[in-house]
Amino acid sequence: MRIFVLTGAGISAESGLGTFRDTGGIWERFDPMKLATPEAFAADPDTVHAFYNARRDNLRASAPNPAHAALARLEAGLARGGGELFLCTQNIDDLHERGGSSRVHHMHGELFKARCTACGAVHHWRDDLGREDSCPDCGARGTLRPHIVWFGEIPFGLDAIGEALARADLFVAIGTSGSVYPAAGLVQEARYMGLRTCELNLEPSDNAHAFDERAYGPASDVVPEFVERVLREIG
Ligand code: BV8
Repeated sequence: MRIFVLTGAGISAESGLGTFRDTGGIWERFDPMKLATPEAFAADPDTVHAFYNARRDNLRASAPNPAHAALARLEAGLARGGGELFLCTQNIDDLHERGGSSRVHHMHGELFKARCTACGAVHHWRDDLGREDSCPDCGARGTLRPHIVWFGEIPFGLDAIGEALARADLFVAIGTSGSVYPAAGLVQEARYMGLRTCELNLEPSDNAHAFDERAYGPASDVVPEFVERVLREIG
């Protein structure tokens, strides 16, 4: 069995990382158009760096929750049966990896990576990032940016995502409001391709109507329940 899972900020909410559109979510306190765009970074890099430095602090202090661990079990269980889990996340945190998942596709980039705008090199970067830092590869100073996909930038690996969707049997969206494209359009693509679709979320998303199956509740409850059911089905 081949399953395509798309996760969003909701799967990391119980790990203490903010979501974007819930009450008190990140974008309620910060305007994404002022922080998560290349134009914002060009206009005021120090403010954008400070925003992501604060989120790196938060991420370093966080831990994966049972939903992340359950997806790691699903990956191993499907592989044992000759199947596949393609785990695509909109999240820039590393909680899937820390929860035990070995193959994670970060379509919106990664908070613990920095990219040099002079030479293009991508580096692991867990600490504060700023204009005073230099690229470890080319030595240029002040050219490092978060390796994150901002609004108006093209998400990473869209071809690999389309290929994985085309070979999957089931599409599962977890912890996402279905409000950011092209990620939010994947469920419709899955339906056109004839996949069964399932939503696991705290409450119905903007796309809820597009799903064949739905289960609502905190991810740390509904995701392990879903995974145990699938692993029983595949034996
Ligand atoms: C692009 C990184 C051109 C930054 C992010 C149509 C087609 C294509 C593009 C567009 C389009 N229409 C509009 C656009 C432009 C734009 C867009 O979608 N705008 C929106 C606002 C309308 N899209 C773009 O700019 C994208 N790029 O279009 O390039 C292109 C594209 C393709 C081909 C050619 C050209 C780039 C978008 C990426 C932006 N970067 N993140 C950062 O993190 O700082 S997006 C940001 O929102 C996050 O990455 C996040 O992942 C994403 C989506 O949010 P969610 O993850 O869904 O989080 P949210 O808070 O919204 O929802 C949380 C859910 O969890 C809720 O439903 C809640 O109920 C639930 N929940 C809460 N607690 C729990 C829970 N569930 C379970 N358990 C819980 N405990």
